Amino acid sequence: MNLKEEIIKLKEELDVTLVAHFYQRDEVFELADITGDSLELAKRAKATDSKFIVFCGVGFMGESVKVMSPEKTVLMPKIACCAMARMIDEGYYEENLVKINEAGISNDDILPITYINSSAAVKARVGKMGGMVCTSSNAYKIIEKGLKSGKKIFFVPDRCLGQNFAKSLNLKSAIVGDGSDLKEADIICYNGFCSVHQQFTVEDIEFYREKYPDILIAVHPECDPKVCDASDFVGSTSQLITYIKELPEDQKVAVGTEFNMVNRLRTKNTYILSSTKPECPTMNETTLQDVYNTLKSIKDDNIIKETEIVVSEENIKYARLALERMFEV
Ligand code: CIZ
Ligand code: SF4
Repeated sequence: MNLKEEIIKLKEELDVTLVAHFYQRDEVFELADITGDSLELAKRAKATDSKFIVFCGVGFMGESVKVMSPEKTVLMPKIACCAMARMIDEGYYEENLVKINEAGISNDDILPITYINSSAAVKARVGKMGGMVCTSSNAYKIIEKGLKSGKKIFFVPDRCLGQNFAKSLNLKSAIVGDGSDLKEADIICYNGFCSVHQQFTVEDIEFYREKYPDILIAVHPECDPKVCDASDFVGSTSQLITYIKELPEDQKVAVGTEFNMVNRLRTKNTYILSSTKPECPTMNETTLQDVYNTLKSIKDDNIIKETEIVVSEENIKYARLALERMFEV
């Protein structure tokens, strides 16, 4: 039997659900029981009743499943860390709060919102301050709910998402530490970003528009605000998929998001908005061999310690509050 057949056989034998994010390699993606973007995966993995979740994605996603379903054993064939999530930890979070306080804004006047791309420890810190999680699909609703509190929003870790949503809601944003006026801002952003989505530029858009005057440009809101402003459509992973799949067959589109996902969306008239191959390196770390090794370790009752997601009780308690506040909205 080849690796693929072995994996299919092991899945049938075991009480396991195999989950894969849209950015996974094709050979991993096609074997998964559940696929989706980070929001869909958090919801659907929670709803399964398998004892074991084998999650192919990046660390914060596996942690979110563990936080929502602590009774499940969550294993990640590779615990790869999202580059953006890695830009913030509890220490940096606290340092930013101090800088915000030094600008004359007290913690009582701040409501923190964290993009789902952050560790359970950061989500817990946000939850403890009464804040919420958001994804790129529901950020509008979450930010609007947050603003009803009358407080300023401290948005972590993606500055682009914070700036882009502020702009489309006609709000002012500022970034901690870059010299901008925090007191004037409605949304104060942490200075993090996604290294994959930073690869798309306004020059790439100009190149395609010149080459194909009728082309549409669709990008993810993790892209730079200048890129989003110059595009025809800005949407989350799922929103991009729906938008592109519904285009007439002969409509050309250039897409600014992760390569693996764009590559399997549509056979014709679909371009990557970059002269590079914008793969997410950490998402790409998981191989079929890793998936096999993890399933085999369950069968042998000899789980590989490094693959198991562990979140402290304290972080589960408060990160869950932040996630549940999002699910309520
Ligand atoms: O990690 C990412 O870049 C995204 C967009 C994840 C997701 O599925 O929302
Ligand atoms: Fe993180 Fe960017 Fe990779 Fe998404 S594409 S997992 S935000 S590094």
